Amino acid sequence: MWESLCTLGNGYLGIRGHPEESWDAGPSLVGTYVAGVYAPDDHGIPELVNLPNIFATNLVLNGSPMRLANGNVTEYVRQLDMRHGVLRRSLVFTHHGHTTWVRFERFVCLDAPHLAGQRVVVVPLNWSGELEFTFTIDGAVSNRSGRHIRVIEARQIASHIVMLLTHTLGSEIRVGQIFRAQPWTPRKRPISERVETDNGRAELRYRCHLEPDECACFDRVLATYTSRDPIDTSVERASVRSLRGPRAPTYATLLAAHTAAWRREWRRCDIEIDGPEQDQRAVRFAVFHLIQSCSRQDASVSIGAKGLSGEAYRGHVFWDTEIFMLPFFIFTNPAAARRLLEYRHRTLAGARRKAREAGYRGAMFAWESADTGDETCPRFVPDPRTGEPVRVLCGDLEQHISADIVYGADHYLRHHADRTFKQGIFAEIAIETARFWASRVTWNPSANRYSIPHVIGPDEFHEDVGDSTFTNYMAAWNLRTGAAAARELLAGRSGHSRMWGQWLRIKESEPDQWEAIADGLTPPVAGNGPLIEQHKGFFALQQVPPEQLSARISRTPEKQRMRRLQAAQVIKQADVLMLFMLWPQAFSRAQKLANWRYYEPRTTHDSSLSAGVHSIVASDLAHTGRAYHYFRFSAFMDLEDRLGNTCDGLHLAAMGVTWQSVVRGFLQMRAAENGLMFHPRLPKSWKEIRLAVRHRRMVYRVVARPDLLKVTEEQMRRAGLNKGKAR
Ligand code: IFM
Repeated sequence: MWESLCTLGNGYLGIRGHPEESWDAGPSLVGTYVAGVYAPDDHGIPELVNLPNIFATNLVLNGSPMRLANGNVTEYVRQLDMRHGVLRRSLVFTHHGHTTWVRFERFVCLDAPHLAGQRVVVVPLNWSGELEFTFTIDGAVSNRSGRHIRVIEARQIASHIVMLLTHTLGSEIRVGQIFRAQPWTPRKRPISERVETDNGRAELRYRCHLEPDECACFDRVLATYTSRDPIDTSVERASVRSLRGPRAPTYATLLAAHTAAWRREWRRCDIEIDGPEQDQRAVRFAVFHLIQSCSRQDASVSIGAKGLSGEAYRGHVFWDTEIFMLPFFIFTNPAAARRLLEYRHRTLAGARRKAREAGYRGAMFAWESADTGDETCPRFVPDPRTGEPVRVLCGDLEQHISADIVYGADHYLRHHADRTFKQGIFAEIAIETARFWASRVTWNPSANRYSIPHVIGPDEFHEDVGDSTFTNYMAAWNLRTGAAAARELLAGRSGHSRMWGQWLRIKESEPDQWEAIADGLTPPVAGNGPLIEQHKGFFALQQVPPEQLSARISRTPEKQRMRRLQAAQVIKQADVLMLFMLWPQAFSRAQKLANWRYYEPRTTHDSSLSAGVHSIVASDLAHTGRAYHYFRFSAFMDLEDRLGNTCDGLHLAAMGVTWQSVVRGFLQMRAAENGLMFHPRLPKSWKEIRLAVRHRRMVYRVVARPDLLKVTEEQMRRAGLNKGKAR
């Protein structure tokens, strides 16, 4: 779990917080990932590749290797310094009576995506003798599912510089990793250097003599390049170039640039809470990992459900990004939000293929997306209890994702004027998905309306259902939004809109047709009351206490559990309530209250996405106590390993929705005609919240207390925070 929590990254590179030295003192997944570097697993499904470990370090202290399981460890401190984006570990290690103090420090540079730095300090406390110190790039790594790389070559480039070149299997991406070391010994004592470049690793081994209380320090600056990068030369040359020459960074200069970049990010994104210290830390932890997971320049990658912190879901991208994480970027870094949406635009070819292969028109986005946009959701996964393969239908049926992506793009546009995006990327996505829904619906003559049969809504406990309220509502909105975008292009007089209109071959009749379908797709509402049925037939299912079937408690084999769930009114995560989070103004308080009362007790929250949504809806209903309860569930999802699977990677969607539960929930921020509106409902134990959000070239600085709301506005540029400006 700690390795996931202590992941360092910059959206290009992500490295888990595993120990530097060879480790036999507990479970560990050594993980190094580069966004967009996938390779097919044994079933042909693309998986984020676990690349050589660049922080591998080993120490031999007066003849004894430092391995924590072999010695006596005292004063062990591990510190994730979120303010500066640095991971530190220090310990006192005793073996055969020799006691040594060791401190490790590392960072993945936020200012220069390819670079990272590492410093190790060693002090013998009661012995004199030889220190053998090794810096390695270790190619002997593999994903949990198997190895996806082949080492091409390990090479010395110059004194103190070595490089490891690898290749991904099946996707043929070349990866270059290099480092330049700088050893420092007391009183310039002689130090010997030996290069090892065999066995799939590149390493530099140093030997020196130390006296008690003398300090030796080893720095290295590391670089990673891949053939996916937009470089004007080979991976090898780009790697070497980054670390040689007069302008090449040292550990200290790189760290200074890195911490300055973090200072800028925190100025832009921090939420200050005058309340329990743990709440403050948990919110900053969420913000820290959201920033670390998002590429600062590459629009061909998005953020996977686990960011770059682990291998669960193989690094795939879900609706988690557009619905749960994107709002954080919309309001703190609009340019990053735009890039995340551009990624979806670049995967349209895959979405069109998916629609075509299923017999539909337009574009149906992948439920799980990797590099091409083709569906990458596995068809079977092993039952964690029995190992038996269990069929996964989400890739075929969880189709609401197409509308969720349009929602995300529209959400961005509601807050940032971006005409080229609106008439290009947005229009194409909205129109192609509207075409998909128009071909997806079926006409139901007995009900005299359109239906969408065979889907999975957000609640994944009920598979292959008909007329999921969430799906129908979102599809209807998507059809209307596509119609409006198509009309705008048809009416547009600019060359730009004419070009997009022609490219999309919009027929005059399409917008009317889509709107007619949307009008006929009214979600089912039981009787005349405010209660909304999650999907057709849900109310007729058995009433079962949710604890009986929660994945966290139940020991029943998965197939059997799924059969029981299918027949029960037990739901995994917010489903109907999702609509109230996304469309707070479209439903009456009576409707929200009735559905909250109905669905909340039936929800197991087995998905990490659920708690934050409940917090937001509870805030809207002014149930501040419940809102706080769910906020904490979401905010401590990983810090307290609430679902027992943090070791497989962080829950980035929970982090995104934690941010939203403060901003959309406790502050009740809403879009208004000419700006933003706030109507704070703070938890009892919070005295004040301070934060800044961006909206249409303005930065709004908000201070909210139970008895006071202060909002000041300034131009984005003047605020000096406009690196992420909206175009
Ligand atoms: O996207 C989610 C889904 O809603 C629930 N299962 C896990 C997915 C990835 O986080």
